[in-house]
Amino acid sequence: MSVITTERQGDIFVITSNNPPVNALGAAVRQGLDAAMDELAGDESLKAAVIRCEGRTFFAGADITEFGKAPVGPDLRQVIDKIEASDKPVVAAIHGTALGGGCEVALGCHYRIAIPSAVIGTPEVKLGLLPGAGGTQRIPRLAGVALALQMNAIGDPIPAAKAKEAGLIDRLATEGQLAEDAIAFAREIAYARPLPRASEKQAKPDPQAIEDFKAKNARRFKGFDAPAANIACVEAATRLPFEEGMAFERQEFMKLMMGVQSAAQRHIFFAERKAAKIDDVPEDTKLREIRKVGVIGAGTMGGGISMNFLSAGIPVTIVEMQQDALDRGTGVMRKNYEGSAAKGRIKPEAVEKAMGLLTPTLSLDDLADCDLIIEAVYENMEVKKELFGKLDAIAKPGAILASNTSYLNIDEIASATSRPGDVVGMHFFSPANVMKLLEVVRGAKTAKDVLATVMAIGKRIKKVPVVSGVCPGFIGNRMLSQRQQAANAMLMQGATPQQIDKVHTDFGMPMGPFQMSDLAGVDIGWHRDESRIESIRDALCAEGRWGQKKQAGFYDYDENRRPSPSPRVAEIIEEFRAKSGNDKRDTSDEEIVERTLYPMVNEGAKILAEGMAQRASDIDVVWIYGYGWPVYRGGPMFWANTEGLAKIVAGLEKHGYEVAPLLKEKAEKGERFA
Ligand code: TC6
Repeated sequence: MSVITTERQGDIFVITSNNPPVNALGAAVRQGLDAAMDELAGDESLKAAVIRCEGRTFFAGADITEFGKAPVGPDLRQVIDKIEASDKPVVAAIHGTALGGGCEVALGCHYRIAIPSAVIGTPEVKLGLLPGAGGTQRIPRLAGVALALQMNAIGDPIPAAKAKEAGLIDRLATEGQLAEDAIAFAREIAYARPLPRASEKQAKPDPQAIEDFKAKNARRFKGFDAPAANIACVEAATRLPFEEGMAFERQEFMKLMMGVQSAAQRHIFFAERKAAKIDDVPEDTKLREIRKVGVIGAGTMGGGISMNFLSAGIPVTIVEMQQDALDRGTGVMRKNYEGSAAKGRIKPEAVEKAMGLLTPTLSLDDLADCDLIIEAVYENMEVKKELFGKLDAIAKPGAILASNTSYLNIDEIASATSRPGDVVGMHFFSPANVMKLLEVVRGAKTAKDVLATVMAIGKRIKKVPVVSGVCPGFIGNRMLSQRQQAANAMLMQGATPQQIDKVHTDFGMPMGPFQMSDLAGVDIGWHRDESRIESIRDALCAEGRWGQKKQAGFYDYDENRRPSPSPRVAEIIEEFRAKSGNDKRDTSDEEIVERTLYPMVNEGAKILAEGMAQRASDIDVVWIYGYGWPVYRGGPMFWANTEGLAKIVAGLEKHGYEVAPLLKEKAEKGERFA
């Protein structure tokens, strides 16, 4: 069956797309729409048309899988031009998500009707692009510069009601009755003339709005090419006639499309979706039901983990050993919710709604009715094994027992129970209520339905779950430790923490290795023996320089946690360097990249070869969502491709690293990480 079908309802021509899953505007859809517009024009008995979609959504955009391939006509701009040029009115009937090209098709129609639950937007900027089928030119003409900037350069869709207020939508339909309402609307305006065409309107210049918008979002846009291009196009719409504006938009679109950033961002779009799939776990695996969750530990991690479930409406029982720790933990959660409400991120009533789902307790026995129990206690194997032994006795049959460990062996933890198939790792990243990554650690005996259930619940609490095998540090921290070791070693040749961190922030990371260490706590994993000073880190810890929490770590901090270089740390580093007999020399920024980032790629190749990650793109997803690797560089493995694997191998060899066989082999064969 054709993806575009047409039907006559009296003198109204109803054009319907049925291209699951999201009615992307692939070649067949464009050809079908084009032919339908010809039919509308050629048939005297037809007076108006409705364009609508079957399935879960109106067109959700251009078909991203076609990007980078040889174009097949007609292109989307031609189709939209034809719709707008029609001398019979065309109504877009919108449900679901009218995004990107879908939004642009709607704006090319003369009228738009939407159900209240629909959203409309141009998220192309999130793919490193701009709405290249007139979105940057029609939105400012219909809704003004300020909203056009917001929609195009930030990319968040807006609800139908807001779109109606702004002039992007003409009418709201009744839920469940969109097709009927749209046909009635078409009948109503069938003879109305002149036809409203967005391209014939004027966009009012608003240089102040543009300046304000740029200033407000400078930090958010740092490093990205696409926001500036979107802004330039909106500005052009206020100054150029429509056709010239479209030519400018085209030129800017092509520049972005050919660039590395958009390729990286599109890679991540698909990588994130692929990460949800586990090669040997069928998609129709029956899931275990999760109605109630238990969390052990009300510290920073346990509290943050609990909030994810509470926010998703899932009741949580949280366990601590002492009443004061329990009170402190739940108090912090409440404060976090109240803070979000004060900032308008959640509705005020959401605070009580979430907290009302929380049951604090001092007794592990209260976890007996939980379907999923997540342990977030002290990182110590003996402690965890003892706890899992107890849980084995308490938890009901079929309950999933998860550990939030960031590096310990899940198989060993599972061995403390009589049900290793029910044991899995759920490694959240701090702050656990904010960071999107969830490393799901698959033990040797973890049951497939346990894995599938944890992946699904991860998505339900709005995380991006990625499967890792059992190895120290799993995917993320295993690579991180390579970076940290290299950074530490460079201090010994005279590089400063500031210099190393700056290379990382210039690269686009939110912070460098030493800033991260100060934030997380320099004392994490420290042996706590002040007389045993074997490393710079030991020396810092012995002096109480535990990081931001002590206002001193690799940096000094003022009361507002603003860092400055520490003369004392410089002394400590210098002492160690002198003792080591290393010469002091200049370290170039390039060397810092080669010695901190290349070893991460090397470790990534080992992780891949050992089967600890399912695919290179999963590693990229881990680094984007767990550590803030800049999405416009596509993650470490994608970045390695763009840097050139041969160059990376040469760099590693130059600095004395043993190159992972997989990396070497790919470099020699001229291959890339898929
Ligand atoms: C554009 O329009 C440019 C125009 C300029 C022209 C000159 N194409 O996310 P889900 C697939 S740029 C192809 O899991 P949800 C997706 O990969 C585009 N495929 O579902 C997945 O496949 P899988 C502007 C697409 O309900 C399946 O559909 N538009 C596309 O959580 C389901 O997706 C956007 O950027 C696509 N455009 O969310 C919108 N979109 O099952 C991008 C999705 O094989 N899309 N797929 O893994 C989205 O934001 C979301 O998919 C959603 C649905 C909100 C539409």
